[in-house]
Amino acid sequence: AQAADRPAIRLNQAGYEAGGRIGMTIAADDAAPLRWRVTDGAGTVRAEGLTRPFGADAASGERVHQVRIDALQAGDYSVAVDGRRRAFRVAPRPFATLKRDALAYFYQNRAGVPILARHVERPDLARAAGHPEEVVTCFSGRDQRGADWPGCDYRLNVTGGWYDAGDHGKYVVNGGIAVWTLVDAYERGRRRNLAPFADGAADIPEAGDGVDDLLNEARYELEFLLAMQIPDGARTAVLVDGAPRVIDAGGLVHHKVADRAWTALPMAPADDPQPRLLYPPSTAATLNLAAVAGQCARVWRDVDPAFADRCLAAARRAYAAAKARPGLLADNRFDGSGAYGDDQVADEFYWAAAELWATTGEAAYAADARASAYWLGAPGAGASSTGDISWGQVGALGTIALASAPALPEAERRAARDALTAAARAYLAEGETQGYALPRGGDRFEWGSNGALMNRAMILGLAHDFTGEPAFRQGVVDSLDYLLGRNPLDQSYVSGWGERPMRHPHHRFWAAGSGPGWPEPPAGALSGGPNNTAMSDEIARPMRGHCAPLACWADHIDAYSLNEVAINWNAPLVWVAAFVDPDPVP
Ligand code: 9MR
Repeated sequence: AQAADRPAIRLNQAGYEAGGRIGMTIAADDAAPLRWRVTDGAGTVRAEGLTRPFGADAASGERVHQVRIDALQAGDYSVAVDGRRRAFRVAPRPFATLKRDALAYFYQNRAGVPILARHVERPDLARAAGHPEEVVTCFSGRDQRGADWPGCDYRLNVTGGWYDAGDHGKYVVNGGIAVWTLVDAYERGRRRNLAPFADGAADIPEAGDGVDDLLNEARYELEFLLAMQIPDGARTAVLVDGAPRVIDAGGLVHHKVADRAWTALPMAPADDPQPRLLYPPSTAATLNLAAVAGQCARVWRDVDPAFADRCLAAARRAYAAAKARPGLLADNRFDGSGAYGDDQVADEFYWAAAELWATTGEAAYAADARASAYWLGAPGAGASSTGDISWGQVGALGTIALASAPALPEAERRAARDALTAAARAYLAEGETQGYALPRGGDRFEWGSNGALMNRAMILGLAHDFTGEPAFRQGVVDSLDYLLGRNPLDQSYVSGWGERPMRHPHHRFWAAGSGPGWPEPPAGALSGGPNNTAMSDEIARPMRGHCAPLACWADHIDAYSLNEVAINWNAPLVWVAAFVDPDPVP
């Protein structure tokens, strides 16, 4: 898909908020402003004005103009500019059901249980349980770099949790950030007396149990993460100076459970022919558990105290184990699953210390957080403590925990809020440099750029909470506009949303077009998005050097570096969708 064959008026295909500011982008070479005109269904002109010529836009490779309409009442409209015309919708709550659809992603990627027809939007989305009894032992044999692993003499029951993405791996590092994001959406809602997922709001088996559905969905993964922790007294091999060595591993957390070799596509989870194995523990995975179990201990305290106690014990044990083994770094050496390798875990230490401090108020965790290079008071910390969030960069998550923790001195909470607000302000400034108004400057977009954008939108949402400044909320809406069609490919990157939704994600079950019976994705799944930095699949490779940065994308099942879906990208979509419309789905 190249930009040239797309209509030149790019807008949010799912609709704009009544009374809100409306932003569109027009691809046009003209240097002078163009007249635009909005008419309603009866042909009456409801608004008109002149475009703002933006000029050359590096990220899209186009020359563009921007249209800004200050407010319209709910209704169906069309906009005409430069001899072209396009319909659009204005509604009181255009995003009302986005949060529900985005959260449904998680139920439908649960491992260990059947996905029931009564909880999904179409019968073809139901499927048999994948890996229903996942009682597994450690990888043994030679890895891809020639190291020989001895295996271990225990098994862990790690049934459940969510599949990570298009593959059937379950990775603690990515599970951690995804759980954190959902639970943070809950905690943020509670601070503001909002409950976007009050019991029964989501279509999940737990609905009706009296517990918020966001917590139920997150707990499904948390139970899995807890199960990945190695029992006291157990021994397993880790990499020491490039060679496997058996150590006392109690308290550490396995990095992942995954297939021995990559499986074919499509592949229903229930039909996976590969052996499932535990891969060596890592410091990063251990700290991910410490952080989210620490968060769990705080959030579940008044929901399920016994679970909160269990989380706290696991978090303390994980934190201590990570401190004792700070150098267990996952790298890329096994077939059959992604690496999630990370050679810098100071941010994970800061995040875990911050969560445990926020939860317990204890001096030892405070001291560790304060001693971190990510601590806001540390020389040069600023950027990293509030910088872009990803599975491997979690410094800002620690700062978010500190920003609202009642256990902390107000001056420190304020410093955290101010630093996050400053980051958000910089994102808005970057948005000014983009013809398509996304709050992300430059022309380099990484694997999962849409997820990264949603993480920025979350920071913008928090800045709005802290300051009440409307510009921050507008930045969140601009981000959603971009995802839902205001982009050079005229593409909605969310399945089931907009006129031209993503339909062919890299996913082993949502594999429509691969043969009879494979379903299209349910509504609400977010494509990884444009990627012009690591175009590694067979669809992306030939596009290298031939696509403008924001056009390096294809709606193709094999395009895993462009069009995969993943828990860590859908989670901030849930957060953001609940932010823009926190009220119950009508
Ligand atoms: O999201 C990950 C991205 O940051 C990495 O560049 C990429 C390559 O290592 O891997 C991505 O994560 C994938 C994981 O390794 C396996 N499951 C699917 C994930 C999404 O593509």
